[in-house]
Amino acid sequence: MKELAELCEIPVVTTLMARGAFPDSHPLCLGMPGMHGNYTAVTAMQRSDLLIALGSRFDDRVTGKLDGFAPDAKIIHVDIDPAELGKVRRPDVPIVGDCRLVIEALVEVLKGRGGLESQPDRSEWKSTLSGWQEKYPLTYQPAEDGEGLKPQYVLEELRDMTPDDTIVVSGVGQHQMWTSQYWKFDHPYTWVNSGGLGTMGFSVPAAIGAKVGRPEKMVWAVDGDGCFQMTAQELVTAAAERIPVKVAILNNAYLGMVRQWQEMFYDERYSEVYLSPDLPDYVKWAEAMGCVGLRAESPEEVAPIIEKANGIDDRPVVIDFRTDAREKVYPMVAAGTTNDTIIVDPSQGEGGH
Ligand SMILES: Cc1ncc(C[n+]2csc(CCOP(=O)(O)OP(=O)(O)O)c2C)c(N)n1
Ligand SMILES: [Mg+2]
Repeated sequence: MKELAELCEIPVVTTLMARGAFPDSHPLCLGMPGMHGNYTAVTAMQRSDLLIALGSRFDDRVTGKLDGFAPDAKIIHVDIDPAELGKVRRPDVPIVGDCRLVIEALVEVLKGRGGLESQPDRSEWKSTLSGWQEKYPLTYQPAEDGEGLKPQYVLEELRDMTPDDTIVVSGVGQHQMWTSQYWKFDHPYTWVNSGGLGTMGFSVPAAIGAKVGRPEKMVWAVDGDGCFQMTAQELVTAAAERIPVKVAILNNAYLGMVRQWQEMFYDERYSEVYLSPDLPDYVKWAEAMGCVGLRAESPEEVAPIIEKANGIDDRPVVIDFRTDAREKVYPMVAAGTTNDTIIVDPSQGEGGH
């Protein structure tokens, strides 16, 4: 895929399910598109004249309102399952096959036609993209005194303090979106998340499975407080079997993703979303399950506590990060709207673009 992208200088987006399939550090990588994708990835797809979809399924969380999705784009859709082709968007060129083999064949053909030399000049498109990247990077406001931790800050620290090939697993909710946004994935199969069914409670058991499968790798689960409460008991198994997974709970005391929708689209009529920062006591609960339990409440505590957790290798570790409940995931394409109306972080301007 890297060869194909480089051969024609094609910018690449990786969907939530495909994070890591193409390195985030590559200059052609634009990151994640979709409801909580970054501005450039979303808008590049939206304004594109050709989309080459490799094994992706035009999920509604990526397309937004379907009849307004990428209106000028021709579609080459490659999938091993013929039922996927035309299921959502009619492809101009449907190709049934194993992506790896199809990509290899495409590379062969393009090389035969002279590769990059034979491609039209894309410098204008490239400068449009870098202009968007500069204007609308992922951003958040750092915490002021006493505000609690910003979840994005916790993730940046965790990302920077763990090995490059760490396997990251997440639950479902705001923490999942922030993890996908803020992590830098440079290796395939290092991101494990429930992006199909979106099952809360996924991360703890999935992290245990990942660690058993790849014992030589560091495995971090980034979990929500709500999600953690669903399957945390599996850590008893991890402790008993000495499977040293690490869990970072972004404890915002809420079912944060639902709270965000109630705040933005239901006039702040909060219903059934408040949990509690202290109940259960995650440190005591972790200890009762045979894990090490740690807690961080202020930015200064974050790095030392991650360092401590990284050093524990004989049992699971759980960190209770007390995060700011008011934080929302941006950008956002509201359900039922088109990708043209992406809502960026309030610091980057009012309303949609
Ligand atoms: C089993 C299950 N129940 C309900 C939902 C709907 N849902 C999606 S995200 C979410 C809230 C998750 O809360 P939390 O784990 O605290 O994560 P946060 O959004 O606060 O980061 C809910 C209820 C779901 N995806 N799965
Ligand atoms: Mg939560």
